[in-house]
Amino acid sequence: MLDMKSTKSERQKLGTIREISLPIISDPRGDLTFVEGERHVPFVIRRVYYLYNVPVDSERGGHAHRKLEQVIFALSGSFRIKTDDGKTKSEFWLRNPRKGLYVSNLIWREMDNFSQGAVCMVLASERYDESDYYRSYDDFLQVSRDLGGA
Ligand code: T46
Repeated sequence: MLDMKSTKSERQKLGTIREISLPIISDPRGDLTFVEGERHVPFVIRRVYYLYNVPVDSERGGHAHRKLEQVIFALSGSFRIKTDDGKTKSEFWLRNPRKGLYVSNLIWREMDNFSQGAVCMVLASERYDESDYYRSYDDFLQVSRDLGGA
């Protein structure tokens, strides 16, 4: 579970990844899942974007963020996310629309193995800002080391 009591500055220092589960309400008409900012995700949701029509051999990501926090979902289909906090590499498979991956700032991420028709939805703590990206792994690693993460 996410620690909803952690402050933004505490989360920003850590470089953390956590799996989160959203509520589900099922009845004979189908399933309903909802997400509320600052309740199910530990930030105000300032942006939502989604990836779709992704070729199955596509590789996305390949960057980290200075400040941005996100929660990533597979609304349909599946894909893999490989993460790296500068010290530890992990991998996660997203395939359940009510199970998301919280990815804090200072986490390098790469996404691949998209299934046919996969839809990835991302909830983000900030509006789009290209200057928030580390698109060079070496730069990311250097910052991670400087902050004591590697
Ligand atoms: C992440 C993974 C999961 C925008 O103009 N606005 C936006 O909100 C976003 C996300 C992107 N863009 C532009 C920037 C690039 O010119 O769309 C283009 C493709 O973006 P990018 O190559 O960063 O896309 P992905 O799929 O590699 O990465 C995205 C997010 O950027 C990233 O934060 O974690 O999805």
